[in-house]
Amino acid sequence: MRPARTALWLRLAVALGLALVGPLPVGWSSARAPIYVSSWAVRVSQGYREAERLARKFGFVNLGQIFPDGQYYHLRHRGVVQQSLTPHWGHRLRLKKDPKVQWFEQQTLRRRVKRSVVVPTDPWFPKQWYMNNKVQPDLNILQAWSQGLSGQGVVVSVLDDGIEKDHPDLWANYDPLASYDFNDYDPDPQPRYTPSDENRHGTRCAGEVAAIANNGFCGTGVAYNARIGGVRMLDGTITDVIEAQSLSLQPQHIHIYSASWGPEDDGRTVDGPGILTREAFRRGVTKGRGGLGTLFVWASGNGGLHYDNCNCDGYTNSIHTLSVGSTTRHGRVPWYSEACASTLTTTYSSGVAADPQIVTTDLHHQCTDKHTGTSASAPLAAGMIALALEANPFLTWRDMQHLVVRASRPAQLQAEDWRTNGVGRQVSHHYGYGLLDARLLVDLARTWLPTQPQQKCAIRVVHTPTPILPLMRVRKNVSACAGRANYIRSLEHVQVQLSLSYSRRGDLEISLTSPMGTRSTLVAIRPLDVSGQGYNNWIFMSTHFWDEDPQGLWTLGLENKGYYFNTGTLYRYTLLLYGTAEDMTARPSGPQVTSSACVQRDTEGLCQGECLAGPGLPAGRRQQWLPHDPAILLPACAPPAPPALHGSSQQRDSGGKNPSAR
Ligand SMILES: *[C@@H]1O[C@H](CO)[C@@H](O)[C@H](O)[C@H]1NC(C)=O
Ligand SMILES: [Ca+2]
Ligand SMILES: [Ca+2]
Ligand SMILES: [Ca+2]
Repeated sequence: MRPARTALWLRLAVALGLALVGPLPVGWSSARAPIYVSSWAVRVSQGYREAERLARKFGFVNLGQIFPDGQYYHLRHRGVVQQSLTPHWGHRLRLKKDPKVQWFEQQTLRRRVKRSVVVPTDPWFPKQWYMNNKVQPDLNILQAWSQGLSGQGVVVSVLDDGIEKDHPDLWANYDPLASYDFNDYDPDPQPRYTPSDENRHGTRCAGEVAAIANNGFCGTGVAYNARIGGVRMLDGTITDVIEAQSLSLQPQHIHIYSASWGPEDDGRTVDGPGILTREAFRRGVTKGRGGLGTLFVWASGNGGLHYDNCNCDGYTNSIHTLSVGSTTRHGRVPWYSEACASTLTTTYSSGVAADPQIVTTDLHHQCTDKHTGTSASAPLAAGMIALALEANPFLTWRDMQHLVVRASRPAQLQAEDWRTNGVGRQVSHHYGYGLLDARLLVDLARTWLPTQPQQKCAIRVVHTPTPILPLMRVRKNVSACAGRANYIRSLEHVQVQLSLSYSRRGDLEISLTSPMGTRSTLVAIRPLDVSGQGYNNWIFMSTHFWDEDPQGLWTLGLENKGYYFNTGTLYRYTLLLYGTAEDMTARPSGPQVTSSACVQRDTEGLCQGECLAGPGLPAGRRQQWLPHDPAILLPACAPPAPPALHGSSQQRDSGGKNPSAR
């Protein structure tokens, strides 16, 4: 039994190693440690027969002679991790001990930059300022394309007012399986044409994601080889059923849903998904995309003029959606933008009349350079996420949020509220973690090690009615479920569930400060929200504490910022922490390669197989679950046996320690 099992998990490890590491990005610049691959050059005195003997003896595949004179041979070992930061000490020792081997060298990756940048020839591409390198920094999409990424194999669906599927810049990428019409209940999502062209929105959003490149027409989409579908659902009566059906259309086929809608942005609404739609999100992230989780990309809202706050919108506010904000060409907060704590990242969009807008496909087989608002930002992010999924299809929905946090930069974005959080990242309520960078996103995606399954730790803080004072702080010392299976060391999302009454809801500013001192505004004042309804079990969400250690004192702040005589009662306050027991700050910060660790040795102490040891995985937690089936665990890697090698000076076996840079 044992050899079979070993062989099985070896294959799993190799497969997983390949999947996790993938090809390294072309031009991935680094003057750091060499990266060892699974092939060797060997010089033997007696030519082909010796090379064959060596291959048989040590389990190499002989790939043949390197020069015609038959002295140098190219050998590959299938059991060796494809890319490693450490040489394979076992094979090194074996080859060294063999008297017929005159010289050998394990091959390392040579980084050679392809000196071409892929620039699409589409006539409107020069107008696509947010991705053609005219603006510094732009979304860095050319650099991702230059690595050969274009969204191939990724399916995106735009949930909107339909899609002009026969548009000359969309038809070749159009995917009927990713499309449906829930307004008329038929499979054809073609928009309804009206004199004012009110149903052009979905077609415009679709072109941003996947307009065809190099076809001499219009511009190009961010993921121009992705398949694109459209769900027509905004052009008619909208119910919980229709939203839920739209968000759960073909969850094993569609990878990314892009949505640019939500409750009214009037600055006085507090509303979110109904029971069925919440269930659709929950099913999407747990069962969609083969269990890796559907990616729901969401526009943060256009209620800026009405001082709306996207945390009063239960769609952007959901932990299951990846919420995207906007900035202008000059890095300013656009007039329509809504600030809130649940926004994760930002892409470019329109601003004032003088600012350039977004170029995309339009109704009637046209092009437009006038696409605007926060709903232009979400599809750009969806396209960039499609590039990241092409680079690494095994990312879970939470992995993607981790990557987006890390691939967003404050850049030149202007805001009065940039703050450094407890793990040293800059974060703002206008922009989340800043401008999303496609090159950084795909580089990080390639080598990202899966996060452990999500833990949830709920802390009931207030459950008896308490009068709300004009300025009130509710403090709670939290252990983050220490000593239990759901202990959280590194945070992801944080939610605050509140039930309270207030004489004028919009006057109450609510904030949350973490033990590491990060203060996040859960809702700012909304002057138009004069409701006396308060919040009824409303869930606020913040992304600002990402990767922080939640142990210690959390402070909920309630402050009357309006009418002097406001009063209210706090009935219930529950703090909900999400994250994992892994210390995410111990992971190296840049793109990584995996290393191999020896887990089984023969009688001579030579390595017989390796398992994946991920950078940043704490010692003793080296096993990785296979994303497609969390039930299949790679066997835990045993601590390496003391090597029984002769001598001691050059010994540094490849087991145990994580050799990557810190
Ligand atoms: C929180 O509780 C822990 C454990 O009881 C204690 O060690 C720590 O000092 C407390 N922190 C504060 C700020 O009260
Ligand atoms: Ca139809
Ligand atoms: Ca085109
Ligand atoms: Ca809103």
